[in-house]
Amino acid sequence: MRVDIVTIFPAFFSVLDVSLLGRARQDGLLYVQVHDLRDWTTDRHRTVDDTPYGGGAGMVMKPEPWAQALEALLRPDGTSTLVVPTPAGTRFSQPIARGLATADHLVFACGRYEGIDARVLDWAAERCRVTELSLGDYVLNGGEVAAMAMLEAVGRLVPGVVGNPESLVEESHEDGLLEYPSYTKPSTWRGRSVPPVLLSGHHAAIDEWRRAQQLERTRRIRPDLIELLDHDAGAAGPGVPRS
Ligand code: 6GU
Repeated sequence: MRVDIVTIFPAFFSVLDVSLLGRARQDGLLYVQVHDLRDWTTDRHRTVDDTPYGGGAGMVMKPEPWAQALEALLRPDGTSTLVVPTPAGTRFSQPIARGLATADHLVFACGRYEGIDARVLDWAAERCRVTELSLGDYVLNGGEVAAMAMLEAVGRLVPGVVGNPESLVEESHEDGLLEYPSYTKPSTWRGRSVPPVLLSGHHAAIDEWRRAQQLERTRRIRPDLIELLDHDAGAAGPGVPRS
């Protein structure tokens, strides 16, 4: 997968060189390039923002540097996907990450200030798939940290990036539930014992216990997810897992 990131703060993305995604880049599974939006300005001050029409606080990102950047980066055949992190977007989720992981080319447009001139996205939508995504109901100063989170969620789903594909299956949100609790040695630690069933070697009983833990934890911490699950079961028939 190829990923281009456009930002006025390229330094935000220096952490891409470390950890899982860093190795994926070295291994040639992910080709990530970070671009400075100011490289597509033409004035002496490399201006990227201006005051909003209609008034109000804050600044708006000017359209032309974005158009220049996107004309340089989007594939002319329309196969790129433009991801615009914004608190006004659709809520990002594991199913959305799975969808993006099948894309061949992602371009992240990281806005700052009060966002990008709205015409840019209409213009871009005539050239590629455009998706505005939010991490959740809170406000960040810009799209950079959100883009990093989305890229990590998407990148680890690209085949080969996570060494053991099994570890992708049994984790929170993959089946619509929160993950079961995990334990390692020693079996008793500071007076606390590991649940005995995990030491039993009885794999069916362990699976059953883990499933019950998932359901209990999800009901307690994220009852909204149980409602989604019930909805899906109604649509797909009983016992059909979310995929
Ligand atoms: Cl994607 N961007 C910004 N600026 N704030 C956010 C967000 C995104 N998601 C939640 N808050």
